Amino acid sequence: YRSNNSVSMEWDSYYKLADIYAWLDDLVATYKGIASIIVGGRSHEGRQIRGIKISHGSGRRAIFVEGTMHAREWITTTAVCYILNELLTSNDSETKAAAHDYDWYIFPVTNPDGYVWSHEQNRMWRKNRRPTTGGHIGVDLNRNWNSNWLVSGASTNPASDTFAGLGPFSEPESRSLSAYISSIGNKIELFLSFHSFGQLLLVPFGNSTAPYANYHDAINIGRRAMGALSVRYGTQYVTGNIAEAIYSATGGGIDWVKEKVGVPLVYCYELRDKNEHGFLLPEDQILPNNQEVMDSVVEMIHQAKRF
Ligand code: ING
Ligand code: ZN
Repeated sequence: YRSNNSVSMEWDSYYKLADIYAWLDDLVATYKGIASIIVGGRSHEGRQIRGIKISHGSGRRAIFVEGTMHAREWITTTAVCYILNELLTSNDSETKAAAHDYDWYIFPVTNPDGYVWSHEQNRMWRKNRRPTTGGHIGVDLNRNWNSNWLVSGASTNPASDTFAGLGPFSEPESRSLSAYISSIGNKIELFLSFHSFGQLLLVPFGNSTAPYANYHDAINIGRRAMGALSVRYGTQYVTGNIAEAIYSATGGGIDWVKEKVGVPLVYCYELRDKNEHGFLLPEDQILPNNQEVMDSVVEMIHQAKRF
């Protein structure tokens, strides 16, 4: 993406929030009539959860994409930006079809305060930045959603990185984003959440391995998408249920989207790598990571139509 007088996003470095938001504004100016700014709410410190809706017409089903609910997971920010960029600029026929056939709701940074903090003060910050009890700061936004809140893999200790908050949706980021998701509701056919790291593709739920109605279809679609992901660079992902494939954890965004909104296909990517660099994924892996993820998203949509 390059044009005169505009912010350019390269895929060889991590960007600060202000640059990402300026880039979003710029895309909307360039792709008028197709892309529009959407605001999924506000953070504790008053920042927008700013995203872009891509729509080539009315009456379409929706795909929802969100990243950076955890501040330090910088690879997720750029991966979501890359998906957005490809949908607007690619000449690949399958990518273009994906862009045309769905309304896309894309939020690269759902925890903007935390993301800024991770750039300016503490690279390993995970939570949001709202002061809570005992002089501690921050709630784990991926434990704060109203789905089996505080049932397992979440903490009541405000000093913990997995502190679930004082109640479900106690935090402005999860509360406002969930309201925004509800407003789109049953138009959403596919929901993609991006975290790092571990090279996993997770499906709900975080405290149960019991298969729900379309569980096996979701796993099959996911496995085929991860097959497509592996083609370009050989990167291997494991597909599975949250509790089984990673650990038991409730109050997560994707569980709420599956349980309360009833979205048929809901996935959480755990992007590169497998703990060699962890959250500090080197910048020369940004482009290959993003390319292989985009390959998998296109294949996932293709597969989803067959089930
Ligand atoms: N992993 C996720 C976490 O919040 C997860 C895993 C996904 C849990 C979906 C619950 C629901 O712990 C990372 N790396 O943050
Ligand atoms: Zn995470």
